[in-house]
Amino acid sequence: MAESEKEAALPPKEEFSEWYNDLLWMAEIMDVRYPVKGLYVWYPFGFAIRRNTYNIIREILDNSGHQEALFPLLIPENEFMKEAEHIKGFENEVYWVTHGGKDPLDIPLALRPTSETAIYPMYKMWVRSHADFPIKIYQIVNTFRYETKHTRPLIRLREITSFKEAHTVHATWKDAEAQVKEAVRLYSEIYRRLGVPVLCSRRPDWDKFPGADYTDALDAVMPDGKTLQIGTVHHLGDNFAKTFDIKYEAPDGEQRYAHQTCYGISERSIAATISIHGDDKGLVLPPEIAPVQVVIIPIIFKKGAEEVLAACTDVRERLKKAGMRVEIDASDLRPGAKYYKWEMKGVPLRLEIGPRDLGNNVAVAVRRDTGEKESIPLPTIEAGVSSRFEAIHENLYQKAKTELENHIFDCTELDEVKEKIQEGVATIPWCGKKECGLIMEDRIGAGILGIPWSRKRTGTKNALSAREKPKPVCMLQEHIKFI
Ligand code: A5A
Repeated sequence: MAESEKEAALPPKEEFSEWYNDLLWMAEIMDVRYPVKGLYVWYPFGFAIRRNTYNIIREILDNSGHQEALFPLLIPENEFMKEAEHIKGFENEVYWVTHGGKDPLDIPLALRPTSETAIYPMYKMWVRSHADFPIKIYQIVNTFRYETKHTRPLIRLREITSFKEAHTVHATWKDAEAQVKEAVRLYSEIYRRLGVPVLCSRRPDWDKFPGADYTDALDAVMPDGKTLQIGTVHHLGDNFAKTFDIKYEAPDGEQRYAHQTCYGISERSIAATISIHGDDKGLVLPPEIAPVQVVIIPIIFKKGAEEVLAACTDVRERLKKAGMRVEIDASDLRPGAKYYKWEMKGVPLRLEIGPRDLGNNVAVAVRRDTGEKESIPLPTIEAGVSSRFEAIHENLYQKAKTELENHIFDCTELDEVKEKIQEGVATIPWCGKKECGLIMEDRIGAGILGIPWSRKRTGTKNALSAREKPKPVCMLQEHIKFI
């Protein structure tokens, strides 16, 4: 792509859908021209964001007792068809491999839409005794879902390229319940590292994962006010254990069915991160996932060019030594074009070094998130950059949190809900009964997102007397979702 072509303006973020699509190619994250619907190509730059993001996910899982493994992509039909609810939920979304070369296969093979039915036949053989629990295994793989709704890069894919799924096994229902809570906590921590605030809620019963006792979910609120489900945690009870005959020997010598959970995150995590933080100029990346964290721009005049370039190289080497990802842009582009290019790529910090700065022994730092300019003394450049990284991350999170709160409306009347869901998410008290929930969905023309985990409603909470219990509430969102 020619640089001049790339300098074509990004649509303003207010036109979110256009902005999102253009940003993906202008910042070189995904190429959407692959000739199969719902399948997209990661550019190297996008893939580097993916790698950094999944490093965080791996780190948090590995540090909380999970182990990474890898199961096959193909699932035999007879295993896939074992769990009735699960089949019902996925049968319209499965791709089937029916032939090997020209020969029809004896047993058709499903491309995993998720891996319960690949993993649990193995768990039947692996699980032996209560002493083995908890088993906490995850894999990061591609999964295939024949999505019929509008497909969108990173958001609704037919090949989910970065599906992180964890599958845990426990003795009791209560142990599995505790794991669900832990998983929501871990996912919130992952999103905190990405600077993305989340809404945690219990999905209504009619919207839970096929085969689960219940589903808890994390949602982000996108710039257009629509929610995006960016992680789910399922309590599977002993439903799959009964189907796949996963039993353990209890301390009293009895054989009992195990209890299980599973939880998943996909590249929607990246969609949310770039959508929430980005601006009219392009990506704004949290430093931890930015492929280039610092770009150094030498400000060169005829006189003193060599000194400036030598100083830039020195700064780059020192920052690299401190573990940072740094580039010098000594290309012939005019400064404006350089700024444009690196701003589009979301580089958190730009350092400009010219003869005058060298004279003052400083670099001029420009923050991508605020555009603020400050001088950082060269002798302590590592600490100066590192503290800016922390400030940038915190600012991104706080800004996103305010934005999230601005999109949540606590309501008491259905009419009010109807109005407010045009702009975001509405909460309203709900008795929790299915028939009332469905009536409410019908009257409002919106879907119930879930019962929030812990969010306190404004207004009503102060009106409650000390002895009164807060009423359960649900969150609603527009039916016609962006996702
Ligand atoms: N086995 C469990 C973990 C499972 O499959 N759960 S799930 O169906 O809810 O998917 C986990 C997460 O993957 C979802 O919360 C959503 O964030 C993401 N996801 C689901 N379908 C997707 C799709 N077609 N494209 C991108 N991400 C998707």
